[in-house]
Amino acid sequence: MSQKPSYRIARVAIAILSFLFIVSATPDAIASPKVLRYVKPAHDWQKEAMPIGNGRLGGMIFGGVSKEHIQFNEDTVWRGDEEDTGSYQAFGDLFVEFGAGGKSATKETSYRRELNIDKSLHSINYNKDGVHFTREYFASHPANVMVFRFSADKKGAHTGTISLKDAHNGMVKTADNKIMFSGKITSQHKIALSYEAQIIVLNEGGSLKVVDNTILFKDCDNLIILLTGGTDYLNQRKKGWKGEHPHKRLTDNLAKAATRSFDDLLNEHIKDYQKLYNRVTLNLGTTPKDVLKLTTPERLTAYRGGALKQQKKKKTELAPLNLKDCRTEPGLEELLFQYARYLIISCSRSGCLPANLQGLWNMSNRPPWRCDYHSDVNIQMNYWFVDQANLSECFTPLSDWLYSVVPVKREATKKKYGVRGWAHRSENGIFGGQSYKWVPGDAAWIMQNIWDHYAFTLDEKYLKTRAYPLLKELCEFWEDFLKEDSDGKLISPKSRSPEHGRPAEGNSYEQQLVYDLFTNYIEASKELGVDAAFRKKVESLRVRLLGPKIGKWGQLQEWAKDIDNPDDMHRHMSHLIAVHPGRQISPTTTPVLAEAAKVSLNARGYGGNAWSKAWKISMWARLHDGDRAYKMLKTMIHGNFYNNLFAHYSVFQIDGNFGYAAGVCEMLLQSHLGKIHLLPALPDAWPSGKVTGLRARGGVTVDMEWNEGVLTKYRLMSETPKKVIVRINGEDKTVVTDKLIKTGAMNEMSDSTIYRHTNSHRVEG
Ligand code: FUC
Repeated sequence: MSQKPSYRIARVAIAILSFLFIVSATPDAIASPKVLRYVKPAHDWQKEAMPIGNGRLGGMIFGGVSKEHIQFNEDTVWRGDEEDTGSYQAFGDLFVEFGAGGKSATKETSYRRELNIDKSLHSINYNKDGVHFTREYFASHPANVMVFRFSADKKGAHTGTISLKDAHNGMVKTADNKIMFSGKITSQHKIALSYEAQIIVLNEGGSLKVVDNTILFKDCDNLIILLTGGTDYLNQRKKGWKGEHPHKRLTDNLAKAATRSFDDLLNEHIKDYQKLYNRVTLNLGTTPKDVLKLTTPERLTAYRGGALKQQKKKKTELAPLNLKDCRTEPGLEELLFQYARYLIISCSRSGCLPANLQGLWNMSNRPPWRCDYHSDVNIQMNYWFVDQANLSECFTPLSDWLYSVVPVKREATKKKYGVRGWAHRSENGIFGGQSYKWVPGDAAWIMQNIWDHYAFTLDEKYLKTRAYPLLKELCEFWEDFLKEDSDGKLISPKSRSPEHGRPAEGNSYEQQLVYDLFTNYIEASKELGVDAAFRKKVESLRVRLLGPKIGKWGQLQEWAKDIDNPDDMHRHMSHLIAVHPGRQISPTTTPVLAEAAKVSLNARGYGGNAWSKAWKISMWARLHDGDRAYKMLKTMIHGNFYNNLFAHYSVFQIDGNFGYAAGVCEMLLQSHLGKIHLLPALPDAWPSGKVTGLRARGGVTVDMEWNEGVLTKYRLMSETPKKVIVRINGEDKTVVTDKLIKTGAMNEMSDSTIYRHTNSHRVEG
């Protein structure tokens, strides 16, 4: 029987993988290069095009041979105001059409499209009409431009046209070697942002000429296009959210970049990117060389060929993993982890707006869910892994944004509830406007991220100026807002468990988040040595909070009343926040509640959106069940990544990418309970491996290696050496950290401390 070629390739790949995985996997193996590969241009924006970004400017590249299309964004291009969330907008499109007045009759050969995430460099290569063509694309953070180079191994090989399109149909102007567009995006309530985009075309050889608002290039050896754009958005309410018109800034910016060579811009970009990216290496086992040659879609197919069958809606505890289900390609699992790091570096740098539902990339003026800042899991998930994965600099957009919109939220909260402080609704924009349901717990949830950033970095200035004032004010909100139930317990008044059930009083979502907020506030005020009286007040409120309850089928209750339905597999798991990202429930501190959390998590099954599956990885990891966490990870790879590795359910949503990375971090390292737990949820599928540069709370950097499921080497580093408690192979030890800059050997484990990792259901002592 004949098989389709792609099917045959996948079968061969699976065979190679299965064989090589059994004989390989040594901890000394070098992590595989991180490259996404394709042999065809992209046709579908969300499934195939390649993202690049510098935190603020982003491009999606299609890579067509006769017509290149680069759709681009800038993070402040928003419609909205203080009353209306509005939505993130598309910005524009750049088209480069090749061939003088028509397509060439010959077809290209050896087409390769690659995104090298070790370098943050996209490239395309192909042969056509006896010429080898190369294209390179990157988005430079230091130079604040996107750079595209088209080159060939034969002189004069480039002839065609370049054009620019405004996504809001503004006027496009062309002069000499520049094209630009500008306009205004108006909202219903006064705010009208001015925007502008510009490109400059630099040619080597041949000529450029303006024809009908396009630039005609003729017989050029190489072409470089620099693109920049922006708006007059300013994250300051007092200034009406607007600064200067972007024209001068962009013009100067582009002129400066145009004086520099391509290599100079590229080297500066790679250096800037790798300063962040190179901090973490991850090796989960050896990836066979042959697999690295496969295209990304082939790798996904191969991986999925050996993956688990999709779980049916089955409510019972699942059988232990079959070993053959674990025989897979660790390189793809590593790649997805590093890809999340690539994406956050590309869409969330300091001075920018935070990563929205699609990070930075959006092709529509009416995007799904407004491409906004959803606060009932999504924006929080975007930032869970950032500090863990040693990218603390990428966190500041979140705290800056929150700080800027709180004054608007404060007024809206006063109007809605008549209390101090601030709360908000679940859909949020960049001017403080909001929509959808009021869910006061959402704000406490974001504050969890805000506190954690301090816990990881110990940045006192950040704590004093950003985190602490926000934490304190939110505690005041809850001091006013909580009410007493008939047993004298403090409960949240009628509110929601996100996207689920009817509004109720004392639902676990808010009870747990308020507990978490109060805990974080108490620690913050102690750190700064301030507000002792208010701290006491908060402590007294915390002990009176209605706590987690175990219901009639052994579950952790989602509502104050025991009404949970064991067949309900809703994607949200708001009543398990105390397990992750909170720290109220854990197998070591509250084993009985942790067992109930397992019952509830089991009931939620293996399904859900990309973000829901990603969250379950972290939850199972926090419950110290590495194999279950891994099974979720595999299920997610099985069904929730497009060929360009964007996470999706029915549409692309970047929280899945970022939540996946958070899950991997939680499996390898946890530090939320005052000690550093190495390999808390190592699955059998990763028997040997090595990670360097992960971060633990307390400003500690961790390198470690493991073999046959046992930690064999580790090194802990911090700015100044200090004592920390580390849980290693089932035992707590007090260890003095090395100074961060110190290089050198990791500590070897002695035989007496080695214990074999047997299965996922081990109980911590
Ligand atoms: C939350 C989720 C939805 C979706 C949306 C953007 O409301 O419940 O599934 O992810 O955010």
